Amino acid sequence: MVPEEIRQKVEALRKEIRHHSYLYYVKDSPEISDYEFDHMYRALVDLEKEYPEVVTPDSPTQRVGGKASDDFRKVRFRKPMLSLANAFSADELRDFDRRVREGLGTDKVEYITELKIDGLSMNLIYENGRLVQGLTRGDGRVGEDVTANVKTIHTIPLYIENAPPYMEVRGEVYMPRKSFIALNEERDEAGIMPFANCRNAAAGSLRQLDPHVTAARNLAFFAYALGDIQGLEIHSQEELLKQLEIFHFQVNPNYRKWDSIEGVIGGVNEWELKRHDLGYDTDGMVIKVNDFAQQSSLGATVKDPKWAMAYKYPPEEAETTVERIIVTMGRTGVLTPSADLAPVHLAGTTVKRATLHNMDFIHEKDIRVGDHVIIYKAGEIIPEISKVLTDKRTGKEEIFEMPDTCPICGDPVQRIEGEAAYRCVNPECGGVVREKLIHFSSRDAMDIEGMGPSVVDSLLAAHLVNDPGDFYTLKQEDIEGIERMGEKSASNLVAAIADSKGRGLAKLLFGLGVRFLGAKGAELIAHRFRTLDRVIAAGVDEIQETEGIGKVIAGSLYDYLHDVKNLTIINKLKNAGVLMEEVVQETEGRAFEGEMVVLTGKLSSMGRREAGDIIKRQGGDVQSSVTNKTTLVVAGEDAGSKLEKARAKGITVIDEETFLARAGVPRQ
Ligand code: 1X8
Repeated sequence: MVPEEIRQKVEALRKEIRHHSYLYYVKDSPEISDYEFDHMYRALVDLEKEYPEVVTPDSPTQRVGGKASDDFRKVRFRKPMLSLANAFSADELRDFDRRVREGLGTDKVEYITELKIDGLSMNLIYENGRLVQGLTRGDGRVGEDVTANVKTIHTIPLYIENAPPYMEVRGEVYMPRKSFIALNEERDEAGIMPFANCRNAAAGSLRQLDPHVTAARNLAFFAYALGDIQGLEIHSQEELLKQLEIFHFQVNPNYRKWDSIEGVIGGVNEWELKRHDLGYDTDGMVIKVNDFAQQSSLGATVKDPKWAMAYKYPPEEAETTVERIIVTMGRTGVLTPSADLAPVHLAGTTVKRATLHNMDFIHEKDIRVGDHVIIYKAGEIIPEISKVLTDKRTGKEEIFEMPDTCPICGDPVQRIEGEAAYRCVNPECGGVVREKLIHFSSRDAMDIEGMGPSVVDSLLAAHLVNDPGDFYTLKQEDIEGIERMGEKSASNLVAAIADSKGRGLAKLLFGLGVRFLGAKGAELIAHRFRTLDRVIAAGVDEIQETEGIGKVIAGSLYDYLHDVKNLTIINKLKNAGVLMEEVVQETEGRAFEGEMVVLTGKLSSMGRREAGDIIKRQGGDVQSSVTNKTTLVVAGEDAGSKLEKARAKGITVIDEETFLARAGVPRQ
């Protein structure tokens, strides 16, 4: 039997976690630090571990790890998920408006316009406020059960307070552009086919057999419609959107109400250009009759509702020609082909180059030098070739082949089994060395201001650096006088290098350029292990237990940290004073800096694990038993042999009050 007190504590924690999770993910305005949140979350994990009977599928701890389905079971919808009729011009919208007014026999019609999100439609079923099933649209009549995967999406509530007994919420699962671009960069490095756009990336991420993979993909959800519902009456689209917000769904804020179709057309035109500045892809606008009674009276054809329309924006594309295919090197030695294009204007910039990713991509699209091609911008940023205009071929086009030898060091190029990527595996290849140094200094890594590709090239040419560890022993007189380096810029560079020492473990891990480990993955690892020594000491299984870290990343990181050459670089960095720990937020003190602490006895204000976390966050380390290294013992009630041992060794002992005061934690 679980004591009532525990049940209440679990419920209170869940409520609190739901609240802060909503503020963070949906409102984008957190009120507490990540550390405080982690704390709360871990307290719940601990309680659920101790009392497994209290675990429910809607607990915030159950977002990942639900059973991975081996097939996506087919489920019939109670109400079909209809598609929308398309409009491509203002006149088609005016025709729609005419049909609506004729159908209703009145000119009194209000319309709501909403952005059309380029993702995947989803039907979420809530029973008594609990998310029980997530279904993709499928063919509109029968969807696919992807519940375990949708649960990993933080903007989808697992539990809704004051919800009706049965409710289906519909909306769009999408991948933000930033996540899409980062994901494709990782895929290029790993030699996996990149996704063509945000929608394909979202679809691919939802159709994963392992929910851990979906969890690492940063998907999000905008709610905009209802399926079947019992026990709640809603009268208009406007009211629905407001109610969905009350239920803590993310509702796209760019909706608007109009009382004429000319207003709608104005709104549609306004977003044609503005939509490019959003953080996610939209391919049009949805126009709906606001009043639900009017919607019902208009009804639907077999395919689409008669009360709504999708206005589609023309895709941003341009035609150009491939002038040359060149090969560049990435930080792990991957050789990436790119197309040099005849310069062409596209969505606000002049495009001269498009990535071709890898040889599989080139073969699949059959891209040849001299081809006429159509290009677009994936995620609004990355120029990509969508297709070759084969009709325009003259026969003079040339098929591209990957060189057999590295264009930089001349060593043979290898294609790794099962991967699309070719790479130069010579660890001393000047190209790999250069890319690693550039990557280490880059913004998302150690952010060494002024250390761009050209400065790295100068340092390499002067034989001053070979690996990132060498940056930190550079002196001003070493770099003064090398190409483009005067006294002032040399002194600035040395200061920028010194300034980068304190970036912390996440940035450092990312900067080291471990294969498959992206910036996000590095953060997850740093967050969990806190110090590099602990990551090095961890087994591969332990690394893999980190949420969001799969087998491939864990294996790659483990191998990296057990390679003598890499450890030599790490030691160089350590000796130079580079911070090897997760950066502690400024709001937290360093009250236990350098302390080796043993917790013994019962604390009245918190569990021992919680106390341990506070110590670790403030620079200390926690041991399970008293040794010669122990510097401090925190003794709670009924402390036994550990306390005696500490006293015998003359180690400082403090009580709970003193501990809380030193940690700066107010007593409840
Ligand atoms: C599809 C979409 C709709 C909305 C936004 N994005 C979409 N992709 C919306 O109503 N806000 S409605 C819809 C559909 O009914 N097929």
